[in-house]
Amino acid sequence: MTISNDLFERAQRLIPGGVNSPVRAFRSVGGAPFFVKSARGATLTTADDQELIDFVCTWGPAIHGHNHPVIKAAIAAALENGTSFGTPNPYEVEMAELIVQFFPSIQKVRMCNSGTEATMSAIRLARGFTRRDKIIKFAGCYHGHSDSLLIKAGSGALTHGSPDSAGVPASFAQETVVLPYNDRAALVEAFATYPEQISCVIIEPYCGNVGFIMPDAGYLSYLREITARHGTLLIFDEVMTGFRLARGGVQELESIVPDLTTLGKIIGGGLPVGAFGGRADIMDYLAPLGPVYQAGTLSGNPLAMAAGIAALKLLTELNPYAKLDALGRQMQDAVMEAAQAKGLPVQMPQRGAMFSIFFNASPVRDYTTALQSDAKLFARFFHACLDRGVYLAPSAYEAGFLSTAHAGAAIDRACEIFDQVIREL
Ligand code: KE4
Repeated sequence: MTISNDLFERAQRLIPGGVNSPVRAFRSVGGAPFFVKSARGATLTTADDQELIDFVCTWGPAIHGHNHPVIKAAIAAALENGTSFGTPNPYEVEMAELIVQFFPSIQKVRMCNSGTEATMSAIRLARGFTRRDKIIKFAGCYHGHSDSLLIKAGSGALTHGSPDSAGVPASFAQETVVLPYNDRAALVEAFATYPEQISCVIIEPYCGNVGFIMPDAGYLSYLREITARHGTLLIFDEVMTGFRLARGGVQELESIVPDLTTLGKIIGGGLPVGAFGGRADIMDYLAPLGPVYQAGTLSGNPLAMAAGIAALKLLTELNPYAKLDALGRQMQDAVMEAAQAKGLPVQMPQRGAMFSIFFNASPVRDYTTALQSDAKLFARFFHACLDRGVYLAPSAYEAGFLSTAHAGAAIDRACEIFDQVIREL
């Protein structure tokens, strides 16, 4: 019995599924999850002292690698002054000033404690500001687990959504329209079907929760144009892509100005933080100024702010984006060369420090084509890599993440292992 197995047995007695977030349970790849006792740089150390090269990076936050000394020191310094005040504190002001520097579309910002809180609050704000109830989201995009967003496409292309989880009332699902990603005609039809009823469109501008999928050329600018034309707010959910693909996220890469942006992950430097922001005229609808209520006991927590400020300042100092993209391309070359040699159909979309490996003969451009990938083969690939010391996201439909700490030995070793594993699949 390994220590991880023993911990998992104990955990399952008291924690549903033995985990505090479902994807960690390895249900889609099989087997039992390992437990981690420490992390540093690109490496996780399991409870059984196995060292793993980590391509999950705690689902995005660890862009500087785990336990970066500068972030650690910032938390330690803040800790000297206490852990939480429940009052405004200087860190919150510095964080807000940094965010608006990184994201010019954000004129005002509100801190919260997770990506879920950020998107849930942004939706409520959009509904309050527009006085409209319906929202549009896209199949395959995940925005956290608030009721209005745990909705899958309805039976008909344009009928209201249906709950994607037990416990979400059908009446809530009625207000969410789920469209195919990358499909302009579906957008036109939705706005024609629900004139002046759509409060907002929320999108992962580059998808990271159905694997990594980038939009067709021009799709995002089309989305910006049609939402503006219909008085519908455009919300870019950059919880995953913000600060990761560029300092200013996808909206910087694509030169799009959304009305609201949601942020998370990197912004907390590994501690629990979310944020949402955008046009001041919209943000001023929030309490205590306006009629849209939103709150949080630990929002703007000094320790989390100190960690996030250190992480964002490091991004400015290092400007690591070209380097991260080179690491991603090095990995893509290794995987695609081995797949070609093996005659294995593999798609590996990659941009900067995000990628996915789909076992699929055709390019993956939306939820439907993603589901045509060979998830069983991915599970075999996942475990073969894990056995050799490389940890990928435990699902065929998640994005992979790189950090600056992967440069050098870690990426070289990982590429050797990807090559070996693919040739032996
Ligand atoms: P959190 O509530 O998990 O902090 O954020 C929700 C969220 C919102 N928006 C986007 C684009 C996200 O990717 C997420 C969360 N991402 C998942 C990764 N697939 C978190 C991992 C998990 O659920 O354990």
